[in-house]
Amino acid sequence: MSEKLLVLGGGGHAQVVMEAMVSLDWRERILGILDADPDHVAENPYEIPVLGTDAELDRFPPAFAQLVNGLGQVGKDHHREMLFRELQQRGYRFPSLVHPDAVVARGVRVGAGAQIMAGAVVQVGSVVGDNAIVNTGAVVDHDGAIGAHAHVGPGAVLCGGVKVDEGALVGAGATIIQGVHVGRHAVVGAGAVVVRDVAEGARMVGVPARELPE
Ligand code: JB3
Repeated sequence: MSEKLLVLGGGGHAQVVMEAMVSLDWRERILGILDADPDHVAENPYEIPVLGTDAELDRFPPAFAQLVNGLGQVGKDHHREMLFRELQQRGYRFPSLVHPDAVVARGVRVGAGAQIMAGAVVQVGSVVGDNAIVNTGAVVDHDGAIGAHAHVGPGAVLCGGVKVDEGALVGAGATIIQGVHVGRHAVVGAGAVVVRDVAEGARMVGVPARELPE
């Protein structure tokens, strides 16, 4: 891969993304950061410049640059998903990003723009969908299925055969036992222990996890 790269967003998640990119020896290919609020982006240790807002994309057409999604996902905010969909439709490609200190088993399918961060483990038979995040130190054990745009938070543990549907969030440090299905856009709270399926859009918190009323 030799194309130039632009990072979308300059906040906390983007910092982690840039660390992974530099660890992969991609620094020379990174043109800069685009952010909705460019004047308030913190400096980064890689001296990657802030180029402006997404309007700057007019200067960098899809044939010239690929994009890396630096927006995180917390709670029920799906801006990360919408931005990815919109820019993919405009023809931009998003490379998958696997930190060199992540452990990804042979044969695991990693989708376009999916991000697997430092210390994460994705075991054999698993799939990580487009634009999904397996964040720092998270574990997706054998035969896991992480849907497009889903986020497995730092230190979460998904036992064997767990399925997390599109856009769902598994909070930091949550544990999900074998074979559980987490529905689309559901949220599992940080530290929850999930022992049964989670309905689409539901919010589950606690130990053992219980559904919060709307
Ligand atoms: O918990 C962890 C390890 N990470 C969290 C991550 C998953 O989510 C992190 O602690 C944060 O809670 C959150 O990270 P994120 O999304 O980087 O949040 P924040 O630090 O608020 O930065 C978001 C940045 O995106 C801000 O600088 C916004 O101005 C920018 N932004 C928002 N909308 C945008 C857009 N940038 C571009 N280019 N385009 C947009 O549409």
